[in-house]
Amino acid sequence: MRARIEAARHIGLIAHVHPDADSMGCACAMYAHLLRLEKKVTLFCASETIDDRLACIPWSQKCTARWRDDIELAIAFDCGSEARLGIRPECELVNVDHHSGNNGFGDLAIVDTSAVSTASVLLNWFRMEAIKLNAKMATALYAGLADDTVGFMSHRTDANVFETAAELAHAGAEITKVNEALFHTRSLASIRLLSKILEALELRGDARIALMAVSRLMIEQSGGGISACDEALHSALGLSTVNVALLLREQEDGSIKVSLRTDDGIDVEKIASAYGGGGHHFASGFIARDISLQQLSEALVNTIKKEMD
Ligand SMILES: [Mn+2]
Repeated sequence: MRARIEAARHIGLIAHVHPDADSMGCACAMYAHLLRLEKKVTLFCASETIDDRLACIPWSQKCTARWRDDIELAIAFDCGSEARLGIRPECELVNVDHHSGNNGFGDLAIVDTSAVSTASVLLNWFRMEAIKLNAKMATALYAGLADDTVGFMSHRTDANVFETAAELAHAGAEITKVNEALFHTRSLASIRLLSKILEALELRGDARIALMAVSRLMIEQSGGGISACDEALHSALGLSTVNVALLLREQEDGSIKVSLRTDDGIDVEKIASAYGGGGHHFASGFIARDISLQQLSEALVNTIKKEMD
């Protein structure tokens, strides 16, 4: 990747559609590094609206949904599949990721499926290349690490994760600012949507499955967004009997975004990939079309029940 970066005059950094802190954090950490190299850089994300929480990541305000034709090298971060790029770059492409379903697309793939976050993969690359982190890079990578480990509480949080966090803290990462933004800041709209989702939560399969269906109406009435859905999944999984949390969200174009979380037992990545999606063992998702919320909910509950037995 170093040689490709050196050779390119204009580099496009890609955060995936509906970016999370891992994808945006990596793109921004690389942005900060490339600025030091005095490269022309475009920080790209195909989504027009970006979660407010990501404003804690240095340089994230530079993100644009406009791709430039003279970009010679594209680097995608945290994109488990090419569809996540939200664009088909007609230039060299480097794929930096940690999703287990990543097929190694691109001209160069730096994919480590054992890593807890793409931030960990990118940090490793910076280490290998003896690239010194500045405080902005450390803050951006810390946001990715903290978010993908759900505030250091996911199953994959181990000694290595804390060592990585310590390294980023030593490099000047603004830990409190990021933690506040990612885990404690909510909008009123988000709290209102969360309460609607939890109100409508149903327990199925001997209370082992938490089913949450989020209609367009619920989203429009509350004004809330994706962060409320993530929080609802987390809350539902906290119920003592629940092993799988399932959330279906109706999108503006009529498709349904499905998110699956589990704390043990089944492999939700397997379920999502059967529907053309992907993710990780404990967290996955996919998009379905031409089916109602009701029909898809029932089909998925049945699939999950079978997986559990
Ligand atoms: Mn990630």
